[in-house]
Amino acid sequence: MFGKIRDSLRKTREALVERVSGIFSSSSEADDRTLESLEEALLAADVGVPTIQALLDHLPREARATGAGLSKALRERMMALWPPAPPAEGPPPRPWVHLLVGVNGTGKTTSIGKLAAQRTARGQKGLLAAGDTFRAAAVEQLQVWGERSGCEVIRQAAGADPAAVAFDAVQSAASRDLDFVLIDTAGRLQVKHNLMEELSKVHRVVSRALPGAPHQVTLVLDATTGQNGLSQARLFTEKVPLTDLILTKLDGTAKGGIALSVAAELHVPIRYVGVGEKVDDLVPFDPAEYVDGLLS
Ligand SMILES: Nc1nc2c(ncn2[C@@H]2O[C@H](COP(=O)(O)OP(=O)(O)O)[C@@H](O)[C@H]2O)c(=O)[nH]1
Ligand SMILES: [Mg+2]
Repeated sequence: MFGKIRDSLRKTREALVERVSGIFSSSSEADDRTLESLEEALLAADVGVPTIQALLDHLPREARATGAGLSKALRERMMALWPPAPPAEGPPPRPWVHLLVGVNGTGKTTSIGKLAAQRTARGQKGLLAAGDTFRAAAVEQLQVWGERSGCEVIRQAAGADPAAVAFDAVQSAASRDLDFVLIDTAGRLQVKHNLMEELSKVHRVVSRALPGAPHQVTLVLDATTGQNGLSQARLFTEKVPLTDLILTKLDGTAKGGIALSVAAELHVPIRYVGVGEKVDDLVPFDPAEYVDGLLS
C-alpha cells in the first residue's frame, strides 16, 4: 500500500518541479521571480488562489527567520492545512451505514466496490444498495462489484425510489446483523434541485430505518476536475451533512494540488484517495505522504 499516493502524484510533482526548478532542493531564500513561478506552478496544479495566498504569504520571511529552506517552510505550511486526525472511536455500530454521494462519473460506484472488497477481506459481511435507480447500467455495474467482493446487492426495478432501496437494504442488514451497508446514489447534476432533494430523502429515510444512520456520508470528488470539483463540493456540503471525502483519479492528473484546496477551504477531511481502477486502488489518505509526494 505504501507509496501509492506518492506514485499517483508523479505528474503533479513533475509539473511543479519543472516550473520552479531548484526550489525544492536547497534554496534557503527566494527572490520575487522564484515566488512568482511557485505561485504559477501551484495555480497550474489546481491549488486555488485563497489557498495559495495562505501558503505563500510572508513565506520567504518565515523561511529566513527559522533558517529553513523555502521548501521546508512550504512543507510545514502545507501540513498545517489539514485538520487534526480524529480521536480513535469505540466499536462501530452494526450495521455501519455508509452513504456515498457525488456527481456522475466521479467514481462512487467504483469506490463502493473497493470499500466493499476491503471490508470483506477483513472478514466482514455486508450489503450494497443500488440507489442509482435511474439507469439499469448503474445497477449492473454495482452487481459486478457485488460479485467481486462477495456482497449481496439490494436492488429494485429501474426508476424505483432510491430511498426505498436504501431503506430495504438498511432494514435487511439490521435484521440479519450484518456489519455494513454501502449505499450508492445517482449524481445527475443537470437537475440540481431534484438531486439534492433525492439525497436528503435517502438520508432521512435511512435514519428512519435505523436511528443514528447513516454513520458516514462521503462526497466522492474527481481530482481531475480541479477547481470545478471544489464548487461541486460546496454545493453538496450545503445540502447533505458530509462526514468525509474520497478524492478519486489522483493517478494520471497533474492537478493533484486540489487536495490542498479541499483541506484549506472545505474543512471536510479526505478519508481515502482513488489511485486507479483496480480493487486495491483506494488507499487511506495520508497528509504527510501527500505533501512529500508533491514536493520531493
Ligand atoms: N484512474 C482512475 N479511474 C477511476 C478511479 N475511480 C473511478 N474511476 C473510473 O471512473 C469511471 C467512473 O466511475 P464510476 O464509479 O462509474 O462513477 P460514478 O458515476 O460516480 O458511480 C469508471 O471508468 C471508473 O473505473 C480512480 O481512482 N482512478
Ligand atoms: Mg455510479
